[in-house]
Amino acid sequence: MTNVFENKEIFKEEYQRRIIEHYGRSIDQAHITEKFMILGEMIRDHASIHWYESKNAIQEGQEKQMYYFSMEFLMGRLLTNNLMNMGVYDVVNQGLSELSINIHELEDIETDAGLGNGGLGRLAACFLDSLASLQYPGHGNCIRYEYGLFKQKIENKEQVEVPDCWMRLGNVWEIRKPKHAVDVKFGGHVNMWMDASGKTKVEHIPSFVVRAMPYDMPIVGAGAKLTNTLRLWSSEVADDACNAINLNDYVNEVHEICRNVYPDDSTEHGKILRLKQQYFFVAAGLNSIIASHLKAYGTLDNFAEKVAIQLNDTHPVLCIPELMRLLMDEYQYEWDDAWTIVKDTFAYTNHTVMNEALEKWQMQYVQELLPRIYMIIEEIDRRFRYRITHQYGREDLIEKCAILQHGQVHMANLAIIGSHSINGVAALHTEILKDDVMKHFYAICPQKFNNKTNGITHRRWLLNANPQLSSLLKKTIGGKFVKEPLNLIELMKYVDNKKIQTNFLEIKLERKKILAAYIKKTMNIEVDVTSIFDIQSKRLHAYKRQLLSILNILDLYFHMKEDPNFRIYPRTIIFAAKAAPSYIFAKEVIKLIHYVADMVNHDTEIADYMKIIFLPNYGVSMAELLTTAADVSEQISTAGKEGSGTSNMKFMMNGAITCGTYDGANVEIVERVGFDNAVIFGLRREEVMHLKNENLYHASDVYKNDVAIHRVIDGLIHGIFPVDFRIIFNELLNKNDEYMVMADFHAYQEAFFKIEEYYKDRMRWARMCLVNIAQSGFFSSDRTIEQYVEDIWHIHKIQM
Ligand code: 26Y
Repeated sequence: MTNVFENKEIFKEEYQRRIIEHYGRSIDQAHITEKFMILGEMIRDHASIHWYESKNAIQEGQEKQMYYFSMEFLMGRLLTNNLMNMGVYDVVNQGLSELSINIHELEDIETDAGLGNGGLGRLAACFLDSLASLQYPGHGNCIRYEYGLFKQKIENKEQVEVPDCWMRLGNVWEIRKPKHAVDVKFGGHVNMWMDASGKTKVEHIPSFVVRAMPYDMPIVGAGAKLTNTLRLWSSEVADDACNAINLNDYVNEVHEICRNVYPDDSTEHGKILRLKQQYFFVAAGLNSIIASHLKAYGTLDNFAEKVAIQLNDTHPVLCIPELMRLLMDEYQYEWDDAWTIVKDTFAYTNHTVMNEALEKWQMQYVQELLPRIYMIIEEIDRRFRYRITHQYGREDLIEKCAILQHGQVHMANLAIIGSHSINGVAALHTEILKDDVMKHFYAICPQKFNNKTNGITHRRWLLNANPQLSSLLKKTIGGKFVKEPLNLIELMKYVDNKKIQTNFLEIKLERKKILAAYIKKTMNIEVDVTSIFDIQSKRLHAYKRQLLSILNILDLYFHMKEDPNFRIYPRTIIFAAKAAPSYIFAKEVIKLIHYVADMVNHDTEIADYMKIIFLPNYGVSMAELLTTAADVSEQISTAGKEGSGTSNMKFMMNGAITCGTYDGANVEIVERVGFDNAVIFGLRREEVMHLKNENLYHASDVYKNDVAIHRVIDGLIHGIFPVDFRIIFNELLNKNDEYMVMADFHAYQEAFFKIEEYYKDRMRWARMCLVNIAQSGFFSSDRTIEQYVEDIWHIHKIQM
């Protein structure tokens, strides 16, 4: 087949031809969206050739494959990524420019595929990039949400959610695969009987059947040798939908399953819908893996030898009973044999210790929606209770570890019991799982626990997002780091080199100007690019403590107002964060940030020293702008609460200084850069625990006795703003400041001043940043993937 990207002439000819064939227009007449779509199609078709070759190579080598089951994949834009990974970016860029098309305009009209909430979903996307780039056969399995995570708008200083129609132009990367569609069954009842040979037979008579339709997206690895698949499932009406009494209701119910990323689970309806989503993509995904496995091997006996499935948090954990069901009910396996296959297949990643994220389902919901699955969960639970008593002699742990308790199904317990591996996402987080959250399981099966510190793909987050820095690095240390990111360590030789320091500062300034232009364009606010760009971008959550930052700003503002001799070094403090639609406290914090920004930015005495920006609608593409332009990376969660964090790694890799607590992967960042090249402050996890366990922390005493704290907290309710922030006030005082904001207040302010002191010494600052870049290779997801491969998946590189 011809390579349409071989040179710019062939590319131009093909591109023009396709535009005419498809739209009946010349290049000059074509709309920009048409230009984008045709380019996308050309890339996708080209990827199909690699796809075909990859599938053949896997089949011929009878290679084991890994499937990453995740409710979220935050892919962002794919045009640049695909062009870069295929190695044809320059050819296309030149070709387009000769046709008077600016490639950046095409890049900019692509909408982010925002199929996720935050860190967990972006991690899944980084993993896919690393898997394909390292030539490992590893695929994604997810839902094809009609709308991505909501778009955030700010109206009257408050968050408003609007639908994210990410597929308005269609999704150019996907291919619909009707031949692989499967039916997924819900509700109804289960019939059981003995056949002539005395074997138990089971039949599930559903009340509701949905057709799961797969859409495949090619995941192109760097160098385009291996192309893997992200399979997205869409719900459609089934051919023989049973009991569809009211056709309209049925159609609505079917479409609802794939409508939104994270349906509201504050209502019963929302909860059941989420459970439906989970079973839907799990059942469809497993079904199609089994079908292709049977096609290749004709038996499921070797399933676990050829298939590894990673469960991204508890969301896909229904995989465990579903595979049991398939093996037993459809392929006549005995329980014990099926259980061995299941345990050898699945591995589970935990991402968070926050109690509300450890999923529990009402037994009744599971029983009604998934009657056969519920029976299997009951049996897994019954057998586990027996084992823990008779095999481990730990009857005392039943209460802590059982799956079914107090009317609920504990999904994390099911995940641990049904998997051979359980991992946390940073060293500290894994320790917390072992000695706290999952300590009872750790006592009986320590061998299952392991750590896999998160990573980010340096291809997107350094090479593609920051071409300026990448080219400086290539000039300085050569291009080896592109394939082997650990090679960034070579930069350590240059951290004292004045020329490199200066070059770095110039590049940072250039990136700051790009961000400043974006802020000007989207918000019509001018920012001073010589000020310190201090950025906190992540989901809005109480434990991430955006509040700590805004209270500090408020205090500094008061201080500057009362003392004209007190001035801070100019700072631009940037927030970007979405709050879950039903998370009232988080939305209040967004509102507070806006009121403070309004006051500070319009105060002519102060505005030269401080500017507060809240950038609406944070997502992957915005993160690319922010992480490359930051001087300071805010990672200020209450110690012990952040699983890992991954934006900390993106900022570091682009030469920003971490201002953070000793939490999540921050610990491993300082382990590498040293305490001189990061600003670490605040209570450690043991101190937080000590204060809490011994009941030694009394927020109201702090409030009473600390003048500065008293003043800012009072500011929330007394007349500074036209609205009051009683909800935040109450959270701090009536709920004893659960996340220790006041406890870390002064330490945080000290960190703030340390940063400005370091920053003023420009060469010292540049050195610090260079050390961060040099040490960031460890945080490439290539390293993370190699560790998963080695310890958990045992898959092999595909030679092509
Ligand atoms: C359904 C509901 C229970 C739920 C939905 C989404 C629960 C959790 C989530 C998402 C969690 C998440 O994004 N966790 C983050 O994962 C990152 C990748 O491992 C970590 O870096 C980060 O610390 C963690 O908060």
